[in-house]
Amino acid sequence: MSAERVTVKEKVLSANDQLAAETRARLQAEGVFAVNLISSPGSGKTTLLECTVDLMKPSLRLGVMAGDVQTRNDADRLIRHGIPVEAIETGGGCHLDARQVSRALTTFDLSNTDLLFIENVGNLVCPAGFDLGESVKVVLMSVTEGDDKPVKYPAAFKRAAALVLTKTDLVPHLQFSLERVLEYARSVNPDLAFFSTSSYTGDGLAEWTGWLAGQVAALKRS
Ligand SMILES: Nc1nc2c(ncn2[C@@H]2O[C@H](COP(=O)(O)OP(=O)(O)OP(=O)(O)O)[C@@H](O)[C@H]2O)c(=O)[nH]1
Ligand SMILES: [Mg+2]
Repeated sequence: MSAERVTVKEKVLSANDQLAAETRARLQAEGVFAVNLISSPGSGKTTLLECTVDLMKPSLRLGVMAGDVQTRNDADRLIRHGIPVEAIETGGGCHLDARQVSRALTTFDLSNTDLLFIENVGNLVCPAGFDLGESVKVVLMSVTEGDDKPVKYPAAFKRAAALVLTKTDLVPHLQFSLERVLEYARSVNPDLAFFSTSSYTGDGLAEWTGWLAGQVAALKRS
């Protein structure tokens, strides 16, 4: 990469980081725990969110920002679950950025929100490099993607607080090793919390939502 391109990229990242830091301070002041969900296209982010919202809605005040390159499809799916949802269309961009999230944040009543999910654009590479001001990144991978993804696309796994393995109902039809994916993931990030889930059967969702509730409670105590 030329020196000029490196400088431009550094400027973009530093402007993004500054805005993300402002968003993080705002969310913290309002006691909102924000989760930036990152995965390849179709790993099951929206489906997991639909289940998560149904399970957590009775006890916490939730909101979702749904990022997509094009369409409001994910936002429309989530709105049906009766919580505030804002769609962010990137118009070609392969990740959300802090400016889009900061703008979308104005549509939420933060004083009435405990837990805000940000569904990033389906992509395992670009979203990992952009801070949105979230409390934590959570990376999803479905069992159909193959167990070596943590070492092939390490950035998202390295920066995440948790890994949610999805679609585990399909394991009987695949050659997939849960031990190997855990070993790879922990070699990249030893502190990664791990949840093995199926949104179809409900397996692992109690552990996942329990972890989220614990994170929200810890923020309220801090
Ligand atoms: N078998 C199985 N299929 C699932 C599960 N969760 C989601 N799917 C299916 O996987 C496909 C993609 O799910 P989505 O939730 O739309 O995935 P996504 O990650 O939000 O997709 P993008 O937003 O486009 O990146 C859909 O056909 C879902 O029904 C699951 O637990 N088991
Ligand atoms: Mg989606």
